[in-house]
Amino acid sequence: MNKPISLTEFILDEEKRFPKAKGNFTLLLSQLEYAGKIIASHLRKAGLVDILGKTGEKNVYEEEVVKLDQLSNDILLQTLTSSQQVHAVASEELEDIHVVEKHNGEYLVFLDPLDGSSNVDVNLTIGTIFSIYHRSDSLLQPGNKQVASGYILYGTSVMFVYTSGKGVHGFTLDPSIGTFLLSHPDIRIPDEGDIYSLSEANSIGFDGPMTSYLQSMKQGRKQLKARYSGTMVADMHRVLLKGGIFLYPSDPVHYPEGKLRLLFEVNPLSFLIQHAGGKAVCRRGNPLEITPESLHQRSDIAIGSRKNVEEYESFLNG
Ligand code: AHM
Ligand code: MG
Repeated sequence: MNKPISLTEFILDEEKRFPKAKGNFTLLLSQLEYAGKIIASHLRKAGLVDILGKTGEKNVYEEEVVKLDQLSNDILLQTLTSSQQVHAVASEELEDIHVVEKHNGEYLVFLDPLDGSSNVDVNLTIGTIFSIYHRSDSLLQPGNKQVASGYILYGTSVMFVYTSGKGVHGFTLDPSIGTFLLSHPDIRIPDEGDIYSLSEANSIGFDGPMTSYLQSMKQGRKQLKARYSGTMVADMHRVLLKGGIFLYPSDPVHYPEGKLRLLFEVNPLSFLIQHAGGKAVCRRGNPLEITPESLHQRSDIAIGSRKNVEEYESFLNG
């Protein structure tokens, strides 16, 4: 039997590509891994202890905060701010970027601590999304400056999926030894797939091209299957492995700018899908080229297999 490769071994090995690396990136990813394991252990007991339900507060988007949003945010923030690697941390749950004064860390980390948290109470898959940049003069940088991005998925099993610009790799937590082991090396998204994932409940607000595109997925040359869970990262994980397209379009009735957050959801997953051979577009073009104007900026998004996304673009461009 071949000895399984742990996430730590894998990252250390990857770091050898950079002769000047001092191990800081490995430590940072290890801290995200550690926080993910703690969050996972709380989630596993969610129905048994008093951590389900809402806190009674609202976040910066006027969305109700669920208790596990708060807990995940606190665990990640405590872990990362106590690390020597982080200059600043921003979270979907916090109004402002938290600059870590006491350390001179070299990385900026953007977090959606618990994506899909409305699914917590019904025991469906949720995830933590992360995005890492080098420290620079500006805290808000375009997504193509990301050093790494990825997610921890709390599903049937717990997975850690990331890219640092050289392939996308997936690790599954072996609960018996508490270690993430390489289970999905070098993930490549199929060039085309038969799944579309979007909230059709918003279709009343879709414009002409979007309405025609939606119709084409039902009546076009190939009928697609609809799959939508309400957790972007889980829906995207399915698209990554099976192929297809995930969309959250802008529409004047519900979300004129789109719903999803550029820095916390759109850019990390766009960067990752691009490194798996897929594509991401928004109405402004490539979301990774947008210079963010504000921390909680929203964007529309279409992301997934190259051919599916190009078909969507052909409708948008008439
Ligand atoms: P959040 O739980 O981080 O606030 O996530 C936002 C979620 C995405 O994960 C998901 O794709 C989308 O918002 C669901 O929106 P809707 O309820 O409009 O379908
Ligand atoms: Mg989210």
